Amino acid sequence: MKNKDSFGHVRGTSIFVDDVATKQGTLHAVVFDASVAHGKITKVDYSKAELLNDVIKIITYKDIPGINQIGGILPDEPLFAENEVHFNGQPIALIVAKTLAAAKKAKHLINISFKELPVITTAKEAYDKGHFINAARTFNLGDTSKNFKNCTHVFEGKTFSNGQEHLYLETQGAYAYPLENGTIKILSSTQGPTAVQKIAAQVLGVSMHTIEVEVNRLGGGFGGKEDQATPWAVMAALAAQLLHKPVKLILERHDDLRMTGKRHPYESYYKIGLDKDLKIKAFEVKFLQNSGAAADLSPAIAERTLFHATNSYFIPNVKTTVHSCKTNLPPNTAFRGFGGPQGMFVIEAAIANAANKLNIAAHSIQEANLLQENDSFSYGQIAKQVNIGKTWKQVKSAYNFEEKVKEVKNFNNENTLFKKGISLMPITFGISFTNTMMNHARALVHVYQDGSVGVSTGAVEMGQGVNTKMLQVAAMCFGIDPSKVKIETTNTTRVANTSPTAASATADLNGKAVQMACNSIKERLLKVASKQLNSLAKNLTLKDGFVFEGNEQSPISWQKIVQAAFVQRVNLSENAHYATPKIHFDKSIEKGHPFAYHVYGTALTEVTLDCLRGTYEIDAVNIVHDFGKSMNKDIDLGQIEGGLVQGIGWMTMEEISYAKNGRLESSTLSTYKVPDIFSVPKKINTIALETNGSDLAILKSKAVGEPPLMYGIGTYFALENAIKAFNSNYKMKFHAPMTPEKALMGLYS
Ligand code: MTE
Ligand code: LUZ
Ligand code: MOS
Repeated sequence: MKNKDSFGHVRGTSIFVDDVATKQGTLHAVVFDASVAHGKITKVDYSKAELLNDVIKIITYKDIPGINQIGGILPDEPLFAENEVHFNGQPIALIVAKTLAAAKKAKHLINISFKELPVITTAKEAYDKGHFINAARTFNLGDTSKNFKNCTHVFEGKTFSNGQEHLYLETQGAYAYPLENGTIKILSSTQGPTAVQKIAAQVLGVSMHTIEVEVNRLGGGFGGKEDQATPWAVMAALAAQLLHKPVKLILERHDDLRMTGKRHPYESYYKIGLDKDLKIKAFEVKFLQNSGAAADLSPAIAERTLFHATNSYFIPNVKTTVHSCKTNLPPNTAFRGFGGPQGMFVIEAAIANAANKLNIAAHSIQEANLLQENDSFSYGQIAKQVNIGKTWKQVKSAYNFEEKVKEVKNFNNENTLFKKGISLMPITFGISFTNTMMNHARALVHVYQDGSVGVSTGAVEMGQGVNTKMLQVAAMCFGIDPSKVKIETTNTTRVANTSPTAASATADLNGKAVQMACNSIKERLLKVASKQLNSLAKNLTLKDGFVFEGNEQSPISWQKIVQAAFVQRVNLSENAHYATPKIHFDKSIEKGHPFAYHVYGTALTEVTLDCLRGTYEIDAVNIVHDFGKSMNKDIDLGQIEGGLVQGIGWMTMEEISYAKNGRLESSTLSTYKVPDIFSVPKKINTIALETNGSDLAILKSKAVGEPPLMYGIGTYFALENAIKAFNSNYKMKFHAPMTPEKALMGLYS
């Protein structure tokens, strides 16, 4: 089944927040933000701006009836700055006007001055000065210090991976309007409708039932709208509450780039010890996470870095520590992989460094240490249904790895101006919110009298195809044509207290709830059918739009059984709740079983480097991926390709740059380059590993949203290898992204 949204997207009929027909009297809002990264506000004068024609009101922290606080994990972030600003782009006020043009014009009439304070932009500076978001976390397995002594080889090093802009096609935005009796309805482009509802209630000083949040779909989120869609929605709601008018706030791209947080840059220090058989015996890392000016989701992201610090390898002695460092950047936030990619980059760098020093190929170290059944992760979970070795082996056989190695060697011997590099990149990614309490979801299913079906869940469609998957679950459960099922908008009055659409777990959590709700209704319908057919309900099923008795189609159609049930006053609606079983984690000892299951895969990447220019092409990325039993190959392949290219962008060309004074320099699409059709791999091949899937995955179809991003890390190491082939003196720097400039410097360093 094709993604339900593809028709609307291609024809331009899909509705995003900015496409919603506005109500009469709608006001437009623009955010007034800090022009310095750290400073005291010494004077601010709105009077000229307020006097401008069509300007209705300029809203500041003083107008907030509730509390000026939007922090999700820690209460450390105001909606509007009060006396001090902590990052360039921090919201200070909201200008509300009759027209967007007036609001924009007014922004330039605000007179503000700051007493500037010292600005910190890097994690290391913050670390050295002791500026942290919260206490450091450490995961421990075995005893590293004892075991380093017994290692034949020990290597130390430093790595850096930069941030990444989400660049969702639809910028942040919301449309809020008052209903009766103080109720406010917010249409928001958010991955977390409940987060918006909760924080809006807190800021507006009302109960959650006063706020209704509705999400139709997102033009991409990628983690950037898990938490950071909230302030804009709350601002619009606040203005609607204060002015009793509909208010629309859509960020322009430039403002979105400047004001919102991104993937966290990480500076990391590692030590790796191997025995003579290349077994990794001990591994230590100190991760410095550049969290930005407030916590946002940083603590949770830091935690996932620790969960994935050993990637796909079994290491018996591990000590990993992460420090969330407070800097004067916009609070960095969730981004596909959620700290996992940053962790995996470090172990891969450590392995590449060791291989280099030992003058062997990195893949021989990788292969010698792949995770096996019943191995323990550093956080205590025992690895089960481990498929990493299978994907690794299959990549090597299906894509002729040994021959490729020879080809590359020959090519590099014969060519001086071009060099090729290859790499293998295994990935192991845990599925579940690492915070156990977030792993639950609900679904509300209505079967209408005519046999059509409406499904509401907490899942937000953001391009990943979750609505199509929900629809498939309901259609399969009822044995009816998918055209009979409609997936409703995500709305907090229909499905409440939702976790955000995140952690790749949305289809599992919400799909299981849909399945449970549909099964309950199905049971009732079959009971009605059993009376009509004079047969036991347990012998009946729903299939192909009919009631079946064993393998035999009965004369009772889906429509007929629904109508009969309705006439007999049987409940045709159901609300179901699903909570992932078996998972737990004890933070006091940093041990537990946090993940429902793991997703595995391996990518083989080949690149060609132009040694005069430092430019490169990615010849192919060949993947074997563990989908379990994919319930939708088209969608899942799309996730592999999109995730991979996004990961390659992070590792190669996307270079976030902040000036020393905290101003974003890569603040336009001419100074921040994302992959285009010319820079994607010439070939992307994906083979699905034959496997049984996991019972905790919806219909045994494993989560697929985030894991493929990490295949992109392979491109970084393939490029390092190509540089090394040209310049044998080259010292690998493990400083991502590997932009053409950096490649060129490496070629001639
Ligand atoms: N795919 C598209 N097209 N757009 C997106 O915004 N977000 C990614 C991934 N794939 C995203 C996407 C991220 S960060 C996550 S967590 C998952 O989708 C979330 O959806 P899922 O839980 O349904 O996989
Ligand atoms: N969000 C979150 C996530 O709150 N917890 C997680 O574990 C997570 N993992 C991946 C992406 N988003
Ligand atoms: Mo994805 S980073 O969990 O939104």
